[in-house]
Amino acid sequence: MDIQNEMLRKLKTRREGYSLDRAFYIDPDYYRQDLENIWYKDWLFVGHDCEIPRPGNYFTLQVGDYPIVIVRDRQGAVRALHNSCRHRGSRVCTQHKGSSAKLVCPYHQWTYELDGRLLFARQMPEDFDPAQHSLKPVSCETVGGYIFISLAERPMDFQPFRDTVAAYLAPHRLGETKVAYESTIVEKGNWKLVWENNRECYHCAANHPELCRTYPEAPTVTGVQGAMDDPEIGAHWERCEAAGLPSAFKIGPTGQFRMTRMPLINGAESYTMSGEKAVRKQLSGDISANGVGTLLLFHYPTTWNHILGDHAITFRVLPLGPELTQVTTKWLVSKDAVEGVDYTLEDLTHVWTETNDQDRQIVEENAFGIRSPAYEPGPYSAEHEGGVMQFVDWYSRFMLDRLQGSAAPLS
Ligand code: 3BY
Ligand code: FES
Ligand code: FE
Repeated sequence: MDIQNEMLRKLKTRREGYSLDRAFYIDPDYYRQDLENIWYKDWLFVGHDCEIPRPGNYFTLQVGDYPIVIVRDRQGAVRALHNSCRHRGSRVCTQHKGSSAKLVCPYHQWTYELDGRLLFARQMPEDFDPAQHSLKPVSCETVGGYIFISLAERPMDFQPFRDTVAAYLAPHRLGETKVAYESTIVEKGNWKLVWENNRECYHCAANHPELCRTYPEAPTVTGVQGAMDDPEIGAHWERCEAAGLPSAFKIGPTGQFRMTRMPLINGAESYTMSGEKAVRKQLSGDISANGVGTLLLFHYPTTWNHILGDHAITFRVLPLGPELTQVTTKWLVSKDAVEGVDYTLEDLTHVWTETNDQDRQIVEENAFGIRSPAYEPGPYSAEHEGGVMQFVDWYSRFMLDRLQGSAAPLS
């Protein structure tokens, strides 16, 4: 309770336009509050439909203390289940991903149907009721090839996001893709530092030589202001929308998500060193237009995305500790694209592999400096870091709302 009050006080008195107080980035108790109030309550992007195309395909992940399994059931529906056996709690699925006709606990072989129902439990007493011992369900939604879960007992409304994002994603048919490559890196910094870094391109010119060949550093591209008034961006939206691609800037009612389609530098097609396409088969069969740029989508606190004409790069953020964050990147290509024929992994992944590593170093240096007792919140650049301010505002408002609902009143 003390921590909640302290956090509330700091959020209420924080200086807007400045980075957060040190405790938000390093304190284990503050981190626990982030978990309880955001990560265990809000919708989280976990992976893609295309990763589990057939019944029995599954993948696992860890959200804070919760091990989760995402599985395609016999009817073809995507389900999320708590990966904790109803016998004595062992993890049931131990692999990162796999395929299985039933979910069998490795400890004493209790056997579950793909929808979580308990089918067999050896030598249990007559009065044992399997129906009372299903794997616990987790709320799960899919939209445009993206799977989201919520650990909340009463999840927040997913509809505003679905209603807005569905049309933007539909032409890209991400349900008909495959993961050509996947990387997971661990960054030694708080999850909010990963986001703050992502929400601006003030750092790009000095740090991302590969990305800057094709991605514009203009704040109107990465940030949340000014895109409407930029004639080049306006012309891009018009051209893309005429080709059937929703493109104009949209932001959710609480600022949790936004999408917009942005032109790349000099009509570049993709994030390659040459700016040419990395994949010969277009991602979206019905998009004939070239130069469609990148559809940018973020959804706090788990994902930012770049969807190009020829491939998509999706990012998933998961907190591992107060100062440790996992970032998983997936490169999606048309499921018919053949490696070595239509694309090479080197061309496809080079720019973002480098960019991710550069951002990891930035976040880790940022975390080092913030650990110093000499650190104090510093001013964001209004011109270049409007997106960072927007993220910090979203975080602060979200935490204020939650803490005000659950904390003891301030004295
Ligand atoms: O991935 C991104 O969207 C951001 C934008 C600018 C820098 N960073 C790589
Ligand atoms: Fe799963 Fe015993 S803990 S079968
Ligand atoms: Fe960066």
